Amino acid sequence: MSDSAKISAADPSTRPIPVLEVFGPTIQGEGMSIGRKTMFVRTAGCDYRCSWCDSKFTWDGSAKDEIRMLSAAEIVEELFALGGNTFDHVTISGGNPLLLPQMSFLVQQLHDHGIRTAVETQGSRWQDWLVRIDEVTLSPKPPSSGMETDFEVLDSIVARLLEASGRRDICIKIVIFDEEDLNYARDVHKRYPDVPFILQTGNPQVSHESEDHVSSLLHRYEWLIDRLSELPDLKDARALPQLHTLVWGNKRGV
Ligand code: MET
Repeated sequence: MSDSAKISAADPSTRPIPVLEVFGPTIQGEGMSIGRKTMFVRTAGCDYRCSWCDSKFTWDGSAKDEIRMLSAAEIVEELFALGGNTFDHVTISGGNPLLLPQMSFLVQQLHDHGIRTAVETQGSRWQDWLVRIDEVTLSPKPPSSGMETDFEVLDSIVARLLEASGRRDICIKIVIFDEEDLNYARDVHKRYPDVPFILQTGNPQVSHESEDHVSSLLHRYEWLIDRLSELPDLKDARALPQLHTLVWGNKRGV
């Protein structure tokens, strides 16, 4: 092996990316860019196992045969094959895309094409490429998920994003199923009062759905609005439904 080949083999930016889905154009169904036209890249693998995860196939082994190891250039090619000249925004989700240092190369290539980038992550891992993302959603998981937040890690991620130079939007988004989740969310907002804050309706039916799925989600959203209205410590928060579940239910690839 030549020296340059050795160097490139050790260079994380050339490592292939485990991809489960590339789809769009569609809309971002949740968070600060809700309604925004975007393409999605969904990576495989997660350090969490949320009880109500709507993308369990990214970590439970059920879609392991669908995982494709793609270079950044191949992902970009696929995005343009699907979206042509109809998009200028790509959302990277998972799984937890922050497990992958080699995403830096994809982020760079997207920016070289004039594409705006967004990332969805629970905020449990850091990668340096995160500061180059235009819209960062940190989504720490409340008690109903069965996960525990490492606040030391989250503190350092928030601090690094706020201190980094350059323009980016960041928000914290917390899925709310019950009062315990709401208490967790209030503590998180108190901890990071300067970060735009979103409460999101929980979706209890992620594998199947009953006929009244939409009305049950809307009832949960109404409850969330009612509770938000009453809380003096959440004056500047937003309450949002997951728009895509209202339109498409739990369908994949939309
Ligand atoms: N793991 C990331 C998050 O928690 C993205 C997808 S969750 C289905 O936001």
